[in-house]
Amino acid sequence: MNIAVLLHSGAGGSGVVATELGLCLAQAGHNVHFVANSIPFRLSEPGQRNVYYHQVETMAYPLFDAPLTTLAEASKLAEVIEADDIDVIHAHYAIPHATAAILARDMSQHKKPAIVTTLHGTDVTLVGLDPAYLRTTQYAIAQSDVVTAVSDYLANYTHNEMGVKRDIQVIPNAVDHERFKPGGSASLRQRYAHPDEKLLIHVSNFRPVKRIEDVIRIFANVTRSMSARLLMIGDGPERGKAMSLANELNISGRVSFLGSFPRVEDVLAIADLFLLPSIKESFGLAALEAMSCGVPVIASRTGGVPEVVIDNKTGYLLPEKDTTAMSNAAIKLLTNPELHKQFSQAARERAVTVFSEHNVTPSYYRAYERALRNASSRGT
Ligand code: GMT
Repeated sequence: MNIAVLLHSGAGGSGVVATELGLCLAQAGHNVHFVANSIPFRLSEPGQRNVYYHQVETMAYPLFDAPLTTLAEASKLAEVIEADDIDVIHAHYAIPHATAAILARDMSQHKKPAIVTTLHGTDVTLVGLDPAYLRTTQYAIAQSDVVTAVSDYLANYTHNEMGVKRDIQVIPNAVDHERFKPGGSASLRQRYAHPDEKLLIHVSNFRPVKRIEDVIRIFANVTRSMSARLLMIGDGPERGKAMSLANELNISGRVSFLGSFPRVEDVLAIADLFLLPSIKESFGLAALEAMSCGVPVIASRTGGVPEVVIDNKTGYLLPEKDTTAMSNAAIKLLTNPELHKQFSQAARERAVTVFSEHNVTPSYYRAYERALRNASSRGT
């Protein structure tokens, strides 16, 4: 199959899912064409077998407030459809990508590909519900041949809050459990923590929904009970505030802000505990990647997180913003080696058995086939 993938190329979860899925499909023999504004974050080795990258060219013009990237994306995609005989367009994140896909399909002088749109979270829960984008998001969802969502929570939310009537298939996010695995490098761990110290970790794009100041607060409480270090992986608008808070709480020497980089599996595998106190989270891919490395998770009981992290088994789920409860749960787990081992094993087992790429990718392939059938019956 020839597949075009539209995605946000930055470090966000939807772009990561789009890239990892595309690479997996390419390995299975499909031709995968990434169409994006810049090289996707996790596409660290462009030029892999069956993988193609098409850069969207934008043009700044004084009359435009900002470059018209959705139109530029649609133009590039129409070219790719015709040149590479695209069968299916997979748009990750409803807007603007599904909108660009619809426009490109309509413009194509060649055959009309099927469109699969995957809803990831904030495209519905934050951006899509905003009156500025609501009608466009609803239209993009209605005009797609198949719509998927990454959790039951998100599918229900889209039906109930956005008034969407059509069927939405739930396909959970996946992890490459052979890359994200326990047993990190001892020398890497020594770089960040002494042998007697616990190592906590957080990975995100540091947006307000992630509440990274809560990560700092939880860690500060943990350091009152034990010697520990915190790795903060990622970057984004909340970084400055979190760094200031770490200073204020006198723990900045114990917190390393390492920035954003694609090979997070190396650092996840050396950690003892993953913190995810988000206010909203439709799935929590970073938590799944930690679990696959055998790292238990302390998270907010919000959105789709309970579909990933099993409370009291692969981690603890606590009320949003309750940093005291989250700190106590972290301390309980980190001070009980037997309990920690049980949680670590259960986390890894759940990641491998429920969310491995081998199990999840065929569901997408079947969704593509269904989209092709739907597209041919609607005569596009
Ligand atoms: O986590 C983010 O804020 C990035 C965002 C994205 O769309 O790039 O992530 C969303 O999609 C991820 C992949 O499906 C999910 O794992 C995240 O839970 C979801 N984020 C939110 O719902 C806040």
